[in-house]
Amino acid sequence: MSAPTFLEPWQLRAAFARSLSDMYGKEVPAYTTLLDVSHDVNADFVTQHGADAERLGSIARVTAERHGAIRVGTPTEMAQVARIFGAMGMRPVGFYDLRDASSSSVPVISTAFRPIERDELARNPFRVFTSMLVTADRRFFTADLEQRLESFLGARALFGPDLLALADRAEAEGGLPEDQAAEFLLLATEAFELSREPVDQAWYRELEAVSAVAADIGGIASTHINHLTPRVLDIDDLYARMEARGITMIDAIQGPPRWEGPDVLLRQTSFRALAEPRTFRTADGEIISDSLRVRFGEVEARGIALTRTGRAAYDAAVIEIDEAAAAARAADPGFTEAQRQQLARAVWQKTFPTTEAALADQGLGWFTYELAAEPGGAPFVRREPVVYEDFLPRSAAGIFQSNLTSDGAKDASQEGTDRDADWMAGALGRELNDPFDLYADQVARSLAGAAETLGVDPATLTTPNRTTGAPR
Ligand code: OOG
Ligand code: NI
Repeated sequence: MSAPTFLEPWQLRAAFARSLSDMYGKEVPAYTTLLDVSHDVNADFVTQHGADAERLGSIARVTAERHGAIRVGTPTEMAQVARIFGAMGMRPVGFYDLRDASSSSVPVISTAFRPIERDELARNPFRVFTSMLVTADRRFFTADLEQRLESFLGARALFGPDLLALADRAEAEGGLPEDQAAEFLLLATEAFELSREPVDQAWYRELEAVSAVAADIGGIASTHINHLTPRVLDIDDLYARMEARGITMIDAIQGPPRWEGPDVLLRQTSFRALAEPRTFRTADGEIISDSLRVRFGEVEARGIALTRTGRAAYDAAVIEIDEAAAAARAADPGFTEAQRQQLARAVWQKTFPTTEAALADQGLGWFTYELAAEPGGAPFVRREPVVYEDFLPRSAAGIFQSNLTSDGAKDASQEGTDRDADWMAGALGRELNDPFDLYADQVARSLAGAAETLGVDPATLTTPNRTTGAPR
C-alpha cells in the first residue's frame, strides 16, 4: 500500500503513536522488553480464548493501543498541548485532581486527550494523560517559590511556532498533506524527547525538596513523555512474566482485583523509572554527570466502562478495601499484599455481579446494542460491553507515587487552591468532555440505530428477558 498523500487526523494520530513508540523504544530499553512480553501475553490469550478474547477490542486495536503521559507547567502550555493533540483528533476528556488523591506531594491536576467517537477509537485509541502544576497551591509552594516558578515557566517555550502552526492548520483543514504531515510528526515527537541540556542543579533540587513531580515539570526547560503504556489482555500473566525476567514491578496491580466476574474499568501496574545519565550545572557553573529517574514503564488491562452508579459502587468498594486493609495492617504488621488482594476480592464479590448480563441489568456497566443475525435466521439484538477509555484518579496517584524519588513536603495546614473541570476547560480554551456523557451517548446511539432497523421502540431493547429482539 502506498503512503497516503493527505493524512487525516486519525492517520496523524496513529503515525504519532508509532513514532513516539519508536523513539521511546530506542531510549528506554525496558520499554521494548515490556512490548515483547505484552505481545506474548496477548498472543497466548487469544490462542486460549478464541473470539471471546476480542470482546473488549479487536486484537489489531489492542496491539497498537498505547497511552502516554506528559506533564506541563502552565495554562498556556496546556492550551498548546490541546492544539497539538487536536490536530490528531484527540479531545480533552475528564478532570482529575491528584493533589488530594495522593498521600505524597503531587501538586497537579490533569485531563486526558483521546478520540471520543466510536469509529475514531476503533481506528486508533491513542490517549495521553496530561497533567499541569498548580503553582498557586500554598500547601506545596510558598508565594516566593510560586513567583520564581512562574517566571521560569513563563520564559520557556515547550513547543516551537512551526509545530503549533502545523497543528492549527491540521485542525482547521482536517489533516495535512504528506510533506507537512511528516514535518509535524517529526517536530511533535522531538517535543516529547528527553532533553540533553544540562539541568540547573540548585533549582532542580530546591523544587525536588517540595515535590519530585514539581522538579520534573518546572526544573527543566522542556517536557518529555514519562511513560508509554501498552495494553494487555491478562495483566496478572504479564506481571508474573516480567518478574520472571528479573524486572522488578511495583508491589501491586492498581485498580480492581483479579476475580471471577467481568473485568471493569482499568487495572494497571508499572516498573520503576530507571536511573538515566544526565548532566547538571552546579552553582559555580561546573558541568557534572549524575542521573535522574524520570521515565518508567507501565502496562494496563481495560475492562467494561461503568455507569455513574457503577462508578459510585467502585469508589465505595475502594474505600472499604482501604479501611479494612489499614485495620488488618494495624492488627498484624506482617499483613501481605496477597492478603490485601484476598480482602479486595471479598469486597468485590459483594459489590459486583459475576456476569455481564447482571452488570447491564443492574445498570452498573455500559453496553451497546448491536444487530446480529445467525445465517438464515431473523435479526436479533446482541449486547456488547463498552470498553473503559479513561483513567482512574486513585490509580494515577499510585503511578505517580511509585515513581517519586522522595515524598516531598506538603503543608496540610494551608488552604488548597480550588480547581475544577470548568477551570480546566478555561485553561484549555476548549470544551472539556465528561466521560460519562460520552459513554451514555454511545449507548443511546447504538440503541436508536438498532431500534430503527427493527422498527421497535428503543426502550424494549434494554428490557431483559424479552423474546423479540432480546439482548443475549
Ligand atoms: C501520569 C500518571 C497517570 C495513568 O495511567 O494513570 C497515568 C504521570 O505520571 O504523569 O498515566
Ligand atoms: Ni499511565
